[in-house]
Amino acid sequence: MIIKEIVKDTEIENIVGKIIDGKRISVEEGILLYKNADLSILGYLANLIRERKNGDKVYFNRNLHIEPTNQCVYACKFCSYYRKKGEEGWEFSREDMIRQVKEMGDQITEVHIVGGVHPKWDLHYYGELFQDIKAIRPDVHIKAFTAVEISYIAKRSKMNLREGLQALKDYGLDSIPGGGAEIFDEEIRQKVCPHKDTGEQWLELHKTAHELGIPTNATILYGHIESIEHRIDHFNRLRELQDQTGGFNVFIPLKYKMENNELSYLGEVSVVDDIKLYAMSRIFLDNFNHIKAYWPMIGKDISQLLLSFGVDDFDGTINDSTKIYSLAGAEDQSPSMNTANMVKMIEDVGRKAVERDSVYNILKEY
Ligand code: V47
Ligand code: SF4
Repeated sequence: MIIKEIVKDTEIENIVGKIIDGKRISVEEGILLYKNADLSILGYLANLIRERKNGDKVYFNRNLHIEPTNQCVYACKFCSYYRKKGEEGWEFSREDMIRQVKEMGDQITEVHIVGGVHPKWDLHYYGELFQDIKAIRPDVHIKAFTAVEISYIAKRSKMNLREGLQALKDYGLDSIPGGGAEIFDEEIRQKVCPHKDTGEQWLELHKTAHELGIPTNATILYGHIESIEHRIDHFNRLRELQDQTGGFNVFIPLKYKMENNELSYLGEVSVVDDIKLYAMSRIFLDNFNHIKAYWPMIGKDISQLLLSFGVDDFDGTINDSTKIYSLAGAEDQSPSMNTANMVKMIEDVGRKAVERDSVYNILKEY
């Protein structure tokens, strides 16, 4: 009855009713809802699903980001980060990276490693890095490399995907972050990252990882030249794979940031678009347990707001160790939080802060 008064459109009313009843919506229904429902309706639905799945908990972890290099064999048009040979950049030695881990002591439970696709470093180079990290911190979780980095280093080491993933697991890889998914639609993908692996290759790598018992994350890069149809198609391909494997931990929308890259002329989408995208991802991805707001990219204030639009995860404390978003124009040029800051940010909006490990086991409730 109340829905009828608010929605005033039978088709949308039926979709809203289905979601409230806990039923799955189709691609067509997702597109209709996205295009026609008010922000307040999307917020109500996303919040309802978040509450059913996670109560008032907001998860975070204590992590360090290591970005081994910004040299990259690719040149994605949205990327502000990569430097080609001869241009200014960095290349950490293994010793540099080990020092970064040592400096953190037991302040972290996870090391997240993502960087450019270095032309020369192969799987064994990184494998030995994992071994060195585990030698000093056997309990630390290593979450490393986007799909495109893994497929490149496996090829360089003359292994197929399955062999490469198994070898990385044997060296100490515990999970894989969600980057490199960008947008699966091939036409759009060709325009924004023409040389990168295809969307289907990204999905195949994640599927193989799940089969080998390696959990992974998933992302979308939104807010460039893609349409609502492309966004829902992206969600749908992830939902289908999650139905098959159940191997995804979390979905992370990544907002295209415009500074210092080839797509700057596009500008950035509005906060309302951000909120709708997060809410729709929570509504459509009914088989994902968690939706993450990656605060160094979207900002702390909007991350807090997104807790009312489906989000239940704030990534981690980061420790000022990522440049991907500061170079692309994120507000926070030195992203770092200690545990107390993180807990306050969550409690200030009336939610319950929960420290988790990398696969969502609860470590401490505040
Ligand atoms: O794949 C690059 C994106 C990703 C820009 O799994 C950009 O927990 C916006 O995947 N504007 C890498 N986005 C980062 C990533 C990630 C980050 C945090 C947590 C996790 C996780 C994964 O960054 C790339 C690309 O999609 N990206 N440039 C840009 N200008
Ligand atoms: Fe390289 Fe990743 Fe940037 Fe693409 S997004 S150019 S693969 S660092």
